[in-house]
Amino acid sequence: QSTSSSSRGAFIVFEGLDRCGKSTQVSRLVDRLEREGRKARLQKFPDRTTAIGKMIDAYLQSKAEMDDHAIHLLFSANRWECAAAIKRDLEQGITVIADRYAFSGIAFSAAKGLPFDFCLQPDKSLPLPDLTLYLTLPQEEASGRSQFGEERYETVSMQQATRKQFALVAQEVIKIHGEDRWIEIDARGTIEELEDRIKGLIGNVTEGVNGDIGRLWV
Ligand code: 2DT
Ligand code: MG
Repeated sequence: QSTSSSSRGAFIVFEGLDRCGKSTQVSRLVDRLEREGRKARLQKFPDRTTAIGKMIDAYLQSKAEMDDHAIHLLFSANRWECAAAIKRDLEQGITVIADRYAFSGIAFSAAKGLPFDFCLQPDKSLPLPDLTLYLTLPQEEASGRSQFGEERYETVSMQQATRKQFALVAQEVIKIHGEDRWIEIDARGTIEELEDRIKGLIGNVTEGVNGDIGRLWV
């Protein structure tokens, strides 16, 4: 039993391109932790339920147009409006599993041509994930999965540009926060195979973490 009264919940982020299996794995992990008697909750980004989230949703469904900088800042604002609840839950011993976070924010906006440093700034000092799992899948496999192409950004050229930016994001995380916080995972295979792979790599971080919640890019 490694959970002590002084430990807090872990903040775990799943990242990756569209249709790589993130959402399936995030919900399976939350289900498993709950079955094991741990407190866990899922946090989806963008959170499309808030007022800001509804603007983001309209943009992603191409029902609204928006300047690239403006939508970038809205994605970040959507994280800031959830930040206090994430911190509160972590402090209460709840494991928070996020389906995307600031790393998607940078990778997608930089892929559209915004300067990398501009993309990074608005998320500075958000809660720092204890662990980010970056799922990778060859583009042919992702493009062949159902629903690929439904939303803005779901084109092969955009996904390929975003993949390059994710590699730069990974370098930045490792440079600023150390290599232990970023794990790249091959997302090929069945749902169960990937789930087992994730379980093996994630280790005991879901049992709780000691120390303060860090600040992103600080
Ligand atoms: P989902 O398909 O996972 O709902 O994501 N995105 C996401 C950004 O451009 N910036 C961000 O900050 C975030 C969190 C990635 C919807 C799309 O929104 C993109 C895919
Ligand atoms: Mg999508």
